[in-house]
Amino acid sequence: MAQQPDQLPKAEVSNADTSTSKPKAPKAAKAPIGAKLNSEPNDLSKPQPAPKAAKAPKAKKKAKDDDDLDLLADLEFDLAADQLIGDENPTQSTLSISADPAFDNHKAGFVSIVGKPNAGKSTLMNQLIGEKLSIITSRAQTTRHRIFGLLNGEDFQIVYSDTPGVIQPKYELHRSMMRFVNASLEDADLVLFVTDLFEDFDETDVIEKLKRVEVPVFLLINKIDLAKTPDQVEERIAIWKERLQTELVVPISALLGQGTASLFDEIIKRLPNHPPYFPKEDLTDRSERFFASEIIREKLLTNYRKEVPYSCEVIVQDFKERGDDMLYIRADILVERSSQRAIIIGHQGEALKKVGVQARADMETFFGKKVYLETHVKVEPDWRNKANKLKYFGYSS
Ligand SMILES: Nc1nc2c(ncn2[C@@H]2O[C@H](COP(=O)(O)OP(=O)(O)OP(=O)(O)O)[C@@H](O)[C@H]2O)c(=O)[nH]1
Ligand SMILES: [Mg+2]
Repeated sequence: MAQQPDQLPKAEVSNADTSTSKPKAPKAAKAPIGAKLNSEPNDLSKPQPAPKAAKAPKAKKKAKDDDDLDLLADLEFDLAADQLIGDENPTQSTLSISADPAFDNHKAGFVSIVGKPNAGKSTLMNQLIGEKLSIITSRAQTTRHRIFGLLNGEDFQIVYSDTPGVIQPKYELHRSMMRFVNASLEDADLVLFVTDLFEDFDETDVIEKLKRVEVPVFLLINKIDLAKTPDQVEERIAIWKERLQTELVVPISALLGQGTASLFDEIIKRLPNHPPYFPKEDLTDRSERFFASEIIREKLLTNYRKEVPYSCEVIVQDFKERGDDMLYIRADILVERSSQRAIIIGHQGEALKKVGVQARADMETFFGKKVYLETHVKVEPDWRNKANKLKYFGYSS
């Protein structure tokens, strides 16, 4: 990692650039997110493909002069194109690209967002792409997958990866989650390491991972809107600069969009010239079904206490159009024990009904359609430790 403590101006800390901070990407009129998603069949009913737009070999980073760079850029370009054309898995949209000089001035790259649980990674990705794509709760370990969020402009495409918070794995599920984090670091052109003002500096495991990363890392100190005084932020920045050498230290509020406009500028500067990895109209690699299941999982996390929501998985079994403006969604909520099933359902089904009402309301906003939602709670003993189940649920990386 290059040492270039190029911290943003102090004014950035206290002067919010609030929600006008949306990046310069030209935005189409706001449509429901669901309208822009891949509607391919259930990506949870079969193993998830590895991200097929994965990048070409790291050889490019060893290029020494412009000639080398040109040569390697061509090589990288060909390999990427091969990978895309050779993609046999239809669950993900791909892009056929040919050597087009129109892309000479086009930037594209993978930006991985990593950190401890609850630091605000998903909030940040949603803020950077300007859509609520990833689910957010105040509970740790909300995100379980690597989720691409794309920000497209005329001459750039940023492929953000929201990732699960780094933890010491207790279950096979956790090991899969950590593989998603590792994979996102291997692919990255740039890493955003998100910490917050209140972390106890217990990010040793994240720092260990970052030591193996060869690309620039930005350290983002999140939740500055909660600072009692500007000094609190300044002190934090000073401690981190002692602790870890990163290319930039940026204080932000992912929630309010403070600091994110400048962050976008710094990200763009670091991206290589490259054609887009995905079609420009894409917003994510994930399907409608994935987001339907995530919305239900968000409601489980916010409605149930302790371990119960962590032992849940949501599988969308049916996702059908009914007429022009209605979706029929049938989902299974899997739990590990029958006692948890009883808790999820609640007295006379009241608890599950509440989850259904909340999830349906969010789905209607997300998909821009009326939703008929049916949920069933099933027991799947010890699914968090069963490799075959995890694979079926989409946790193979
Ligand atoms: N005040 C404040 N709260 C924030 C900010 N960013 C995130 N949060 C809150 O912090 C909590 C966690 O946010 P997430 O975005 O889900 O955190 P995460 O890092 O994705 O968490 P995991 O998915 O569990 O790893 C939520 O309650 C957010 O609303 C911020 O800038 N300011
Ligand atoms: Mg998250």
